[in-house]
Amino acid sequence: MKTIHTEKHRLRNSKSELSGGLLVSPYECPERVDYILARLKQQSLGEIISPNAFGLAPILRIHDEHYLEFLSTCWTRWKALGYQGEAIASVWPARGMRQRKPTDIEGLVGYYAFASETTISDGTWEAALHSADVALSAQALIASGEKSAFALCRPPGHHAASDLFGGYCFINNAAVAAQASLDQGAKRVVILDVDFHHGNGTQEIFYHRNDVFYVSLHGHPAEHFPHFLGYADEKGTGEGEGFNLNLPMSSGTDFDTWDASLALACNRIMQYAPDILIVSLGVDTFVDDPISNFRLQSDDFTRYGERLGKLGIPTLFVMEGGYAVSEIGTNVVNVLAGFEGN
Ligand code: Q9C
Ligand code: ZN
Repeated sequence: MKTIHTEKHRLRNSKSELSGGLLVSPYECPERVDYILARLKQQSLGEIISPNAFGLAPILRIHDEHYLEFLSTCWTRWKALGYQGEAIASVWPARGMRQRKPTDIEGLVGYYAFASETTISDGTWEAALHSADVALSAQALIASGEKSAFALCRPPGHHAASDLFGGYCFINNAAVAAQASLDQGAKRVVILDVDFHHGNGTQEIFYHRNDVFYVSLHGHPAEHFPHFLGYADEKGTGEGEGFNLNLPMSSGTDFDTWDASLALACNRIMQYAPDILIVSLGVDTFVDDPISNFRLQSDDFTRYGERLGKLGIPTLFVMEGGYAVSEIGTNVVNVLAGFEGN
């Protein structure tokens, strides 16, 4: 399996994440990619290729133009206020308030953020664009006949909605790749999200549609981020009814329970008979992940990779979360190698 990767991910190098009331060094850090690359090379999984530049057009198929304009100008505008820290949301259009878009940058950050742990800083927008190019380049490999490809995206994407950032995400890479597949002639796309967290952004983007079936296994929203979406009774609406499947699980879930949910998800995926399977690949389901609490062991990642490989569908893996940095490479490559039957 080929990997698409660029060192441009390092442009996302924020200094602060709001965590437990403190500004800490972000869990979503550049070193994550170093560990994944090292393991990919050690296992000789396949060629590692640079992405092509696709420009804004495929991103505009998913995201609001004013949101993208905000992302691209936010840091410059914030810096111009003379603030010492990174751009961070501190106020929201909450219950009972107006949803009108303000004009000042402090208001705009709150308008376009759904969570405040994620800051915007120098290079964030550029890195997010390169990350989308990584996903689109990997999608192009599948379109040209490859059976699988790995988009080593960073920053991740599945929390980003059409006009919201947060959860370390700015552009929804998996959604952009899904739309590109449809625009090139695919009729049915599945996005299978195995990250520990519910992909609220991906769900929102495709909730009204039946050409993308979103399936997610995740920590129950009553207990876990993103807290306000991801319940089992969210099944899609209008034409999209029946094309959203949430499988929330409680804290402490082990592999046997998790894999039973995956088996159910796979049955539903096969019934849908997609032209392409996009896996939002987060490995924060790992037992030692510092911000999550499922209990998958490193070998379990191989086992579920094998299960996905047996589906026999062209498959695009898109990197999402995973914060046990020293084991992230092993866990990611175990999924990919398991998929290939190594
Ligand atoms: N105490 C992704 O995995 N905050 N994003 C969690 C835990 C945000 C995760 C707080 C987690 C975002 C792509
Ligand atoms: Zn996650």
